Formats: sequence, C-alpha cells, structure tokens
Amino acid sequence: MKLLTLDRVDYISKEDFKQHYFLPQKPLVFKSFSENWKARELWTYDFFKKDAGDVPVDVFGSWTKNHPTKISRTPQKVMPFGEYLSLLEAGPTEYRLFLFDLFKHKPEYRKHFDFPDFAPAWVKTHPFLFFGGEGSDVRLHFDLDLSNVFLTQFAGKKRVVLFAPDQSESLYKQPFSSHSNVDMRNPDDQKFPAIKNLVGYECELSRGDTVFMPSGYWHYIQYTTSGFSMALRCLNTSYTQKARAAYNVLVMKTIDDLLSKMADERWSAYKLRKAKEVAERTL
Ligand SMILES: O=C(O)CCC(=O)C(=O)O
Ligand SMILES: [Fe+2]
Repeated sequence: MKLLTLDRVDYISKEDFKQHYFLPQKPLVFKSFSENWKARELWTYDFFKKDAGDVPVDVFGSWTKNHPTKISRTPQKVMPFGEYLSLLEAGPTEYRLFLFDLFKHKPEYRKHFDFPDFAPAWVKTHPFLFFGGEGSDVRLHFDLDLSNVFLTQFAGKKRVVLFAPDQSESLYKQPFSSHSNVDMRNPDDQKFPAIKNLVGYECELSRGDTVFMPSGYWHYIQYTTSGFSMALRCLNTSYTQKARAAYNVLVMKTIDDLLSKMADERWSAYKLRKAKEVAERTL
C-alpha cells in the first residue's frame, strides 16, 4: 500500500480551492477555512468544562471490540461532558464521542463559526463534533450520505488516512455497508493481499487545520493525542450521487439492518466472504 503525503497549504483562495480541489474532488489540508471563527480561540477543554460540563454525553468504546461486520450504535456509557473531558486530559483512553450534537444543548455556540463560501449546499442543520482519547481510532469507512466533509481540528493531533472511492474493491468493502474489513492500525497484507495495490493519502491534523474529504472518500482516523474536531458537510449536488446517497441511507442500510436481524451469522459470513472475493479478483 502506498500512502502519499496529502497536499497542504496555509492559505488558499476560494476560487483556487474550487478549481483545483473541490471540482476535481481532490483532498487537501488547509488553514484558511476557519480563519474567521471565534471558535478557534474559544473552544478549549476548559471552556467546555465550565460552560457545558453538565451536558450528558453518550460515550463509545473501541470499534475493534465489535464483530467485524457490526456497527455498534449503542454507547458504552453516559456521563457528564465535563467528566469525559477530564478523562481525555488524564491520558490514553479508547473512549470517543461520535457525531456529537452539542449545539442541540448550546445553540449559542453556532455563532462561534460560519459556513465559509468554499462549497455550495451546506447541511447547516448538522454540524457535528468528534472527540477521542489518545490512542483511539475510527475504523476505515465512508459516509453513507456521500457529502463533502470539512473536518477542522481544535485541540490535539490526529492522523487521517484517505482513499478515493475508486479504491473500494481493494479495500475489502463489505457489501451493503460503508465499512472496510481492513484494520488500518495494522494493515496486514498476508490476510488482505489486495491492499498491496492501494494508493491513498495521509496527513496529520493539528489545531487550526481543516482536511477536505471529497464526496464518498474513505477515511481512517487515529487520535495521536487526545483531541477534537468539527465536521461541516456539504451535499454532493450531482443527481446520480444524490440518488446513490439516498439509496445508501434509505435502501442499503435498511436491507443490512433487516438481514442482520433475520440471519445474523449467515449474513455476516456472506459479507466477509463477498468482500474477500471482490478484492482478490483485482489481484
Ligand atoms: O474525526 C473523527 O473522529 C471522525 C470523523 C468522521 O468520520 C467524519 O467526519 O465523517
Ligand atoms: Fe466519517
């Protein structure tokens, strides 16, 4: 597997971004996305502890403890946000907050950022926060709604590995799922020989960096230190991609949920077998 260093700039104009990255759907790390945001200074562990410490949060454990074809949607435990932040500060922990909608509890925080004019069709109703402890990671997946994602880092560092959608087969993509079978923490090419052919990108995000992940891009995220980011999403405006996104969310996920319920072990074994078959046809 080859991982290229992702393009990185401090400043890029909106026109250059659109022409060289957004329209050709090329990923990029840049800083100017959030240059006008108050949140960049304001949002710290201390600020959230003082101002939102009592908000109850659903905390998720390590994905590696789940079955390889299961997506755990049940949180490990519920605790006050402030207590969770103290856990993050204390040292390594597998606990993560995923798709956390703090703005439901604190709508005034929406005034701390805007939706910059780098892309059209923002999904303004759902800015999501992601927190994680040192050593935690997010399994390799793509987002079902196929939106373009702008992930901005506020504290700590994370490693982001990206693959274009056309690499799906070599990634052992599970059918009827947006997950890969490959554990990117230790990519094992004995177990998954087709990953030898992969070409992806990697970067490290620090405070103030935004990574642009184009529509349908695979992403694997490793929290090098504890930290947090916010994802702003913008819908893919092409009709075929919109239809695909609707299929993923409305049809594909429903079939997967239903068959998991009806034939759990057999469905699971089928998905693993099929992913392997498709991937190893590329060899
Ligand atoms: O940063 C993270 O923890 C996960 C981000 C992610 O998967 C997303 O923004 O779609
Ligand atoms: Fe994601």
